[in-house]
Amino acid sequence: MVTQTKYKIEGMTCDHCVHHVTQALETVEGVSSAKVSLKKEEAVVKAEEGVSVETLKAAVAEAGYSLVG
Ligand SMILES: [Cu+2]
Repeated sequence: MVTQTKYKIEGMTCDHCVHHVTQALETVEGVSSAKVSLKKEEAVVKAEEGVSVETLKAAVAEAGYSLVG
C-alpha cells in the first residue's frame, strides 16, 4: 500500500535545491513520487509502507538538506 506523507525540508534556497531534494527522495526504493515546495519548505512523499523516515532522512541529508520527520 502506498501512503502519502508530508515532511518539513530545511536548507533549500532555490529551484535547484528543490530539484536536488526531489531527486534524492525519488531515488529511494519504494518511493513513487515526491512533490517538493520551496515556499512551504515541505515535501509530499508517496511511498510504500515499508520505507522508513530514517531512509528518507539519509537520502535528503546526502543531498545536503534536512528532512524533519
Ligand atoms: Cu538552491
